[in-house]
Amino acid sequence: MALSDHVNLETFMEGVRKRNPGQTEFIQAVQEVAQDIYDFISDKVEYHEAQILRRITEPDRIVSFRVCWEDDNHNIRVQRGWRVHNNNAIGPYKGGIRFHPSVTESVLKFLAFEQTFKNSLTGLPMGGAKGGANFNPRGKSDSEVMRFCQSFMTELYRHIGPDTDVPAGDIGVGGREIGYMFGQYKRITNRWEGVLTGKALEYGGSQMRPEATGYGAVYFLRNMLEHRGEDIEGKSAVISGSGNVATHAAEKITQLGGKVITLSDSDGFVHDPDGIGQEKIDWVKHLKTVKRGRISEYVDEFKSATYHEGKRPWGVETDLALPCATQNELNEDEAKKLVENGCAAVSEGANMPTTLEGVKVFHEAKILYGPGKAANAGGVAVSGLEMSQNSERITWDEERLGDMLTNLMRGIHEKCTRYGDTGDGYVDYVKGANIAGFKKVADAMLAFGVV
Ligand code: NDP
Ligand code: 2IT
Repeated sequence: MALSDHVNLETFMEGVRKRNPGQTEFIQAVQEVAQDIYDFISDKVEYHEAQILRRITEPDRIVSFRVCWEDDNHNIRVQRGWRVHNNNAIGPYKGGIRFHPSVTESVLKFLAFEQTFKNSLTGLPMGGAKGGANFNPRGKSDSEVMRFCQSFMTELYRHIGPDTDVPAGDIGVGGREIGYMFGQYKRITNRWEGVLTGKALEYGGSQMRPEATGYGAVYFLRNMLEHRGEDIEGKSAVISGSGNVATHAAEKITQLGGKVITLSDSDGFVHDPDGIGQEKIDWVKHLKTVKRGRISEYVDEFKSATYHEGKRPWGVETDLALPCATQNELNEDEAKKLVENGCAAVSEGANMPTTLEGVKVFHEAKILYGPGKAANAGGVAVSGLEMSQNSERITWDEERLGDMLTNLMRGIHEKCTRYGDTGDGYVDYVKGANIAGFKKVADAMLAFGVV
């Protein structure tokens, strides 16, 4: 087949839109990848003939199921759960579980798609998946969360396994939820095996896993800055979110001599010009994981700060920005504001936090921009190392895992620069990540023939 017989990008995207009606997040994620891949494969006929891009954008399977549970007032509640198996060409399916009222099939499909490229970039043998439910953990008691997690796992356990699919945490799923789900899996199957990552240290968890995503996003930021002969020391940083990724990103920025000035949640953000140092970060971690409170409470405790209800932090003047909350939380206008205010680098702890239009602004301004699939890959990378430790029935120490994380992030940065160099010294990290992530998966798929 001649190259001219293959559909062009616009026709390809038209097909994606037609096959996935209303799935805006999924279409957005595909659009961002397809642009770069089309350029890369323009002279590589084998990828066209094997329809690799078409196949990668069609999940291997999606399981959707009912999750019934009883609340503390004995009302029966019904949620919808999913697991999206996007691609297992290079390893068992791997990716987090999200519990949030905004979870839809489209959101999980976009996350599983992104995860496929991210996991490939780590260099570890992991395929791409994502799961979750439209369950809102906010305001729920521990027993309610436990009953929900048990009910969720009572269906999910059929679709996962240490060599099949290994879920982990994401928004709304942290140590507590992983504990409840692991306990239920073990109870149903009578098997102790590394079926989930993000476990506590007492039952097979890995050192550095809680820190890995946030620390990794800061290492990626440091790698980007170093590539330009700069560093983090003395720079201000605006961070969104106040969960696992945001608090650990804040911690690492602080350790490297930067000054974090904002954190947020879905209700608003706090601005602390004095800096959110380690003591304050510890207070926020306790607020979020033990008290399960709101970030607005920060200003009652720390008088130097102001709270901005219903607002996002991107208007605050800063050198560095780290979106660490959720998808599409940074739009075109906010990107312009950051650039206008002199922001030099953006590193994404969250998945697809910047809209396509926002990304364009960063690229046009030629500021450093590390997309989530590269910058936040440290979390899943250490999950991969947790899997290795579980298989070997061994535990590695913190120092070794810390070094491995630093090296993994450096390796991802190198891959991005290899494929993302635009020729004039500027690195398009989106392009670099997309191509490097795609190539490994695509070559594996070619080897399998038509499956
Ligand atoms: P957490 O549940 O620990 O924290 C999520 C944070 O984001 C909270 O502050 C939450 O605020 C805020 N948030 C959630 N939804 C929204 C929303 N719709 N609008 C505004 N703020 C929101 O999750 P994580 O820290 O684990 O995850 C944060 C991001 O990082 C996600 O995009 C996730 O996919 C990504 N990620 C996580 C990894 C991990 O290892 N945990 C790995 C790689 C990426 P509120 O309390 O109000 O909901
Ligand atoms: O988005 C992600 O990479 C995660 N939520 C972590 C996935 C994992 O399997 O550790």
